[in-house]
Amino acid sequence: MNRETMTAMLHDMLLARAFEERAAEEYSKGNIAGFLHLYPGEEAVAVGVLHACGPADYIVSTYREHVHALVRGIPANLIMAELFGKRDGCCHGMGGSMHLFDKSRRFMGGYAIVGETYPVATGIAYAIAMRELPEAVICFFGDGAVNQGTFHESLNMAALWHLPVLFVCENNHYQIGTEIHRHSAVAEVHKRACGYHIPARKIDGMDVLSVHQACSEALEQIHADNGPQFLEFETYRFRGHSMADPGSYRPRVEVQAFEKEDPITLAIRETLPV
Ligand SMILES: Cc1ncc(C[n+]2csc(CCOP(=O)(O)OP(=O)(O)O)c2C)c(N)n1
Ligand SMILES: [Mg+2]
Repeated sequence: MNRETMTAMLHDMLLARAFEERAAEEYSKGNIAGFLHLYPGEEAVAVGVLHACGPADYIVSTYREHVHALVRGIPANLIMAELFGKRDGCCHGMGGSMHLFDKSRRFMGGYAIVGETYPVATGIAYAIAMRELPEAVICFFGDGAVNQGTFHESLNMAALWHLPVLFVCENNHYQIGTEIHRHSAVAEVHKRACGYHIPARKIDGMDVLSVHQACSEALEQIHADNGPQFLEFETYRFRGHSMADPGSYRPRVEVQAFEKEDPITLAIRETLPV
């Protein structure tokens, strides 16, 4: 990894944290309506994955997508204006927090329906395969989304037709207030992909360098026409599920333990000379 990429990734992680904390502040002041799902704690995943992608790759994200949009290059002021519902937002105020979109950057949307990203990403990957283009699709989803029927239908199709899609699970251990071992019969998410013969790995999602490397290797495989890949990133959200959720179902000691593993602190340690 060259120094320039490391510095750029650290910059984006700091920008992401500052953006989300400011969004929280504006929500509390009543300037942002509806739901607001924030990303502090999970920055290494979006930043590591998106820095490994090229401009020709497509991104499909969830409702927790401000940081994906930001790292993909949508200017912070256009995203914030969108959260405010303003006409000068990136979707002219018609999308709001959960529906950011920018076709010019191949950012194909945030989606509010859990499990919606798989068929959208698989469809785009099918179009790429039909045209034999050297492109890929990144499909983000949470640990709670792997129990949706669309997960199985999409992974089956992607594997069967060798589609160029990278499935990226942001495993933050919780589906709103329900911990993974209470909502999933198989809590080791990456093992589910083996049911469709999709190569899958579990990676430390708090370490941006590991995320970047795993994603680069997976994309190399996809671009070599080897079909879909699956990465599970273990991460943690420092805030509640949304601004409406105080997150009181999580023991304080658990949150504090993960806060000590802050991905930004780790990235600073890895980037700055000792
Ligand atoms: C089909 C569907 N069912 C239920 C919901 C309500 N819902 C919104 S977010 C969420 C939890 C998803 O958790 P996870 O996939 O782990 O993502 P995270 O919020 O942790 O990033 C649920 C159940 C929804 N949006 N769509
Ligand atoms: Mg989750």
